[in-house]
Amino acid sequence: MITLYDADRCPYCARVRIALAEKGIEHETVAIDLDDRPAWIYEKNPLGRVPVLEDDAFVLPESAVINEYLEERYPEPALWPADAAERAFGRLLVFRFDQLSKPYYGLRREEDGAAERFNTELAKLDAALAARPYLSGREFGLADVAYVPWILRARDRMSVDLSRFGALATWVERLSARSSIAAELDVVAAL
Ligand SMILES: N[C@@H](CCC(=O)N[C@@H](CS)C(=O)NCC(=O)O)C(=O)O
Repeated sequence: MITLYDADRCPYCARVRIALAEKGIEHETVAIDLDDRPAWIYEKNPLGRVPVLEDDAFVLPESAVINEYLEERYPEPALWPADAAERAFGRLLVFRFDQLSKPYYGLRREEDGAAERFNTELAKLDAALAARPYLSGREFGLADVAYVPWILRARDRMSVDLSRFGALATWVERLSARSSIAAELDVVAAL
């Protein structure tokens, strides 16, 4: 049995929630209170962070690595494109995710200039999505999964206006039609 140590408010956990849902993987969820973390979570992840995935005795932290593991262990439906170059480009986006997350958390901390820096990153995503329907390429995949939790939270919790980023806004609408993302929208609405 797979167990996800999870927190609703955590967008990194959302990456794993979405991948599990997309692949229809049966699992149980253990909610971790991030304001009062149990000591035992450090045995599963020395950094004390969620998400952590447990697959019988195998314990794995780090959302991007967990999703790669799920993709290999449960290859259907595939969440990386078959084309190696397209796949590499998707992985590059995941690898460089800090470019978005740094200004996002700066904006949350109301740092000077963070809104401009965040908008600059949104503009880059918008340009990428003007050229192809998904960050992962021609099909929805793990690069989309890696970014969408922050975009939803920015829009719905931080009043970031996506309307000036047409391709990005259309991508959000396209993704929102998927049941995995609709479920995450419900999580975000309840935060
Ligand atoms: N790089 C990690 C980041 C996970 C992370 O930062 N999780 C946050 C919640 S969103 C957390 O557990 N924070 C508690 C802490 O940093 O002590 C991943 O991708 O899974």
